[in-house]
Amino acid sequence: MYIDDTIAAIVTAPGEAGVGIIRVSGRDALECVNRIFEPARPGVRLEEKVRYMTLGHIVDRSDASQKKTVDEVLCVYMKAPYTYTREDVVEINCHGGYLSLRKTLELVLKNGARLAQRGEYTKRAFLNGRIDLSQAEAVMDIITAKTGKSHELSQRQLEGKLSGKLSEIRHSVTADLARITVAVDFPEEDEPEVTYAELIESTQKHLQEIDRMIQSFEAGKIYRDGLRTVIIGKPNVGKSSLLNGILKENRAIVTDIAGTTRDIIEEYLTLDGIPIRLVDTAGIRSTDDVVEKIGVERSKESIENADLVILMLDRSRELDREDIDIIDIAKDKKLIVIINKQDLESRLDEETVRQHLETGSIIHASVINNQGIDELKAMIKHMVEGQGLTADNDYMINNVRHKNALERAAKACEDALESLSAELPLDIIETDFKNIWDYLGEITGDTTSETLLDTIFANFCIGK
Ligand SMILES: Nc1nc2c(ncn2[C@@H]2O[C@H](COP(=O)(O)OP(=O)(O)OP(=O)(O)O)[C@@H](O)[C@H]2O)c(=O)[nH]1
Ligand SMILES: [Mg+2]
Repeated sequence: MYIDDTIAAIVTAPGEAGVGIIRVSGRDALECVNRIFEPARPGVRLEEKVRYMTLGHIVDRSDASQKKTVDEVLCVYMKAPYTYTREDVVEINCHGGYLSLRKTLELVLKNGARLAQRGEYTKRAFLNGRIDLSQAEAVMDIITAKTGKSHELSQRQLEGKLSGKLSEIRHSVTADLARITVAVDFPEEDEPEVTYAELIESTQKHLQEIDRMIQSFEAGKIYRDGLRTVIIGKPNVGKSSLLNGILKENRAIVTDIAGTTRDIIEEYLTLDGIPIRLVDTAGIRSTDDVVEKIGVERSKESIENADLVILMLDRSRELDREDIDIIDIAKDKKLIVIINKQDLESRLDEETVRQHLETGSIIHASVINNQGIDELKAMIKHMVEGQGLTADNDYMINNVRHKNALERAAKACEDALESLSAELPLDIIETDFKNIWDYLGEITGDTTSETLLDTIFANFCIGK
C-alpha cells in the first residue's frame, strides 16, 4: 500500500564534508521546511523559486522566548511530479558536519516529517511509476558498484534497457494470449484465430530470448560481485606470497612457518576491467591445532563458492598425499595450477601433476621473484573473456532475483511448447502463457508481491 506522508533523511554520506543534504519528500514537504527556514532576503518564498537555490537559515523556534539559528543553508523546492519520487521535494543543503545535519533533521522531523526508511525514496519513485523495479534495483547497484564495468551495466539497466526488452516480450505474449482467449471463447469460428504452429513459433522465440538473458547472468554476476578466485594448497607453498604479489603490497603475513595463514583473507582488484575477489586461505592439511583446523575447514568451504580455484604446489617438495587430496577437492572446479618456487631445485615435474589432473592449466612460477604472475593474470583474463563473459550485452542480468524469475518464465515457455506440440486444448495452454507473463512481470515489479517489495527495498541504504 502506498502512503503519501512526508519523509526525510540525510541523503549524503556520514562524516565531515563541505556540504550535507537533507531531502524532504511528500505532501507536506514544503510546509514542513517553511516552518523552519528563514530566507536571507525578506519576502522570498521557496514556492515561488521552484528549482532555484535560496539562501537562508534553519531556525529553531521551539523555545518561544528565544529563536536559535541552527545553520546557514541553501534550500531548493522541486515541485511534483518532476522529482526523484514524483512527490513534492525540498532539499536542504547544510554545512556537512554531523551536528548541523542532525539538528536540522531533528527540526524537520518535529515539523511534520518522519524519518525515511531504507530505500523509501526509490520505493516511492517505483510506486509512483517513474521507474520500474529493475530500474530501482539498478539505482542501488550503481551506488555499490565497485568497478567501471559493473557501474556501466547498472547504468544501462537504470536507463531501462532490461525493462525495454522484457516489456517487448511481454507485449508479444499478451498478443498471443489475446488470440488464444478469442479462440477459446468463440470456438465456433470457421477460421481459427490462431494456429498451434504460430504459437509454437512465437513461444520458441520468447524462450530463446529468455535463455539468452539467463546465460548472461554468469558474466553479469562476475561484473557485479567479482570473479571469486580462491588460492588453495598445502601450508607453506606460497599462497600468501602470491596474493601479495598480485596486489603488489604486503597484505598477508608471509613466513616460513607452515600454518601462517589461519583465516580467509579477501581483497578486491581489477584486471583490465574485470573485477576479481581474491581469497587467500589457510593451507590445507590434517592438524590438531584447533584454530588451524577451523581455518582449514573454511578453506574447503571457500572452494565450493569459487568461480576459479588457483591451486598451488611447491616444486621443491615431492607431490604427496596432501597435495593429491587437495587436487581431488578442487578438480571439478575451474582450475589453474601453479607450480611455485621455480628458483629452487625440482622434486616435482608437470607430468607427475598431470597424472592426477586431467584438465586445468599449469603455470610455473616463482612468486617471490615476481615470475609467473603476469602469466596468471593473462590466463584469468583470457578465461573470463573466452567464456563469452564480456559485458557487451545490452540487457545482461546480474541479479539472482531476475535470474530466478527468468528461469521460471523459461520453464513456462517449455511447458507451453510441450502442450502446443501435443495440440492440447487452448484453455490449458492459456495458463502457461499467463505464467510467462507473470514471471517476467516480477522483474519489472508489475506482478511482485508487497512483502517481496519490502524485502528488496530494505536492502537499500538510508537516504536513497
Ligand atoms: N624460494 C622461494 N620461496 C618462496 C616462494 N614463494 C614463497 N616462498 C616462501 O615460502 C614460505 C611460505 O610462504 P607463504 O606465502 O607464507 O606460504 P602460504 O602458502 O601462504 O603458507 P600458509 O599460510 O602457512 O599456508 C615463505 O618463507 C616464502 O618466502 C618462491 O617462489 N620461491
Ligand atoms: Mg598463507
